[in-house]
Amino acid sequence: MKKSIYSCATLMVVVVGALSPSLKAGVSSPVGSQVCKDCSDTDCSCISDCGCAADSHDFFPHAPIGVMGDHIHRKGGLMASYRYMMMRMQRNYDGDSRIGDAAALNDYMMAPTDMDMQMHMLGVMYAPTDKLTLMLMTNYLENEMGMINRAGVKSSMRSSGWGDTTLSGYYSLYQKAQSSAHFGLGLSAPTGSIDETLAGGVHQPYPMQLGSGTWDLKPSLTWLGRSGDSDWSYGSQASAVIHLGENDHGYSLGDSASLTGWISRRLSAWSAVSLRLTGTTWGDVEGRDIMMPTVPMGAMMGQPMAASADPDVRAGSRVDLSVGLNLWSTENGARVAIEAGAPVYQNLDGPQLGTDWFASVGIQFAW
Ligand SMILES: [Cu+2]
Repeated sequence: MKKSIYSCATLMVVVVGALSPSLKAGVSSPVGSQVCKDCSDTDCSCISDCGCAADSHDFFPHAPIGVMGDHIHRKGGLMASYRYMMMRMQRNYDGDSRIGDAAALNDYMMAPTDMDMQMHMLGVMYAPTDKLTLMLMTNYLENEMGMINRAGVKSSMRSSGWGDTTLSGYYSLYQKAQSSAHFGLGLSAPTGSIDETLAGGVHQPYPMQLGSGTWDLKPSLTWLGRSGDSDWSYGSQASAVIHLGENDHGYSLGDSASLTGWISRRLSAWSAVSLRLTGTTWGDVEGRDIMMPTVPMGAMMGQPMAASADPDVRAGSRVDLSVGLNLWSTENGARVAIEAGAPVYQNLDGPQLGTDWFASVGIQFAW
């Protein structure tokens, strides 16, 4: 599975690379040009929308708030951000079709029925040079999962706490008047717990754990473009999460790769709407946490109690469609944004809970 994810990630990088020149065609502005219609009118006081130096952002409109590491800053730029993300999961899938609780209980004593994941993300960005922007990001997680057993009895479990912490560097590959690209590499430290337990001391299933337990690499490649008048902007980002080695409980979460692309239309000097399509694929858990609940007796003895605790049915792929709204201050570097979406396609190693919808709200301040 790891191999196929690597090749998938490579493919995505190639696709983005191939896409960029064709979308860039027609750009005739001189390299490094910072000419900006609105700025010339307002003596360069407009912010990141057109990229004047005031907030030390580069000269591209914002990506939807769900895109991480979408921009870099000019030398000395500083930014603080808070994001709240919510994901609602409901109903089990096997392949690309929904299955009922009875089918989800075929091979297991218990089945998840729904899950809510909430994430509070705190981030700080700083640019030591025009070429390099650093970002430190941490998050606080709240998870809740509903279960049903073969007798039809429902129960639920919760976990909450700080997740993993990521330090990333974003390096500018090129920056032109109407397009730019940067490469990112993040290193995620295993600060999140993998010891969330149920009554009785057994571990909660994989999706309820707060961290990966491993050091993770998070490479990304982002390309941004905009029309000459800045009314339209677009971009794409290929990214991956690669889990290094195996954690203290003898497993490694499945690697993932994602490709996203968006278009955004400016409504006014301080607002824009966006539409985004994202494809993500992820692998099974490798290894196994022996503290996860297993069937204690009978024909299924030793088997995972529920699919969510079974390392072999965790992989899947999903295509999401999302809409967003960006609002920013033309006076300073403040921005408020929201984005919400739902899968248009999901194909999961099942039984596995499918995603119903997700939303992000964020606020950013840049100096
Ligand atoms: Cu920033």
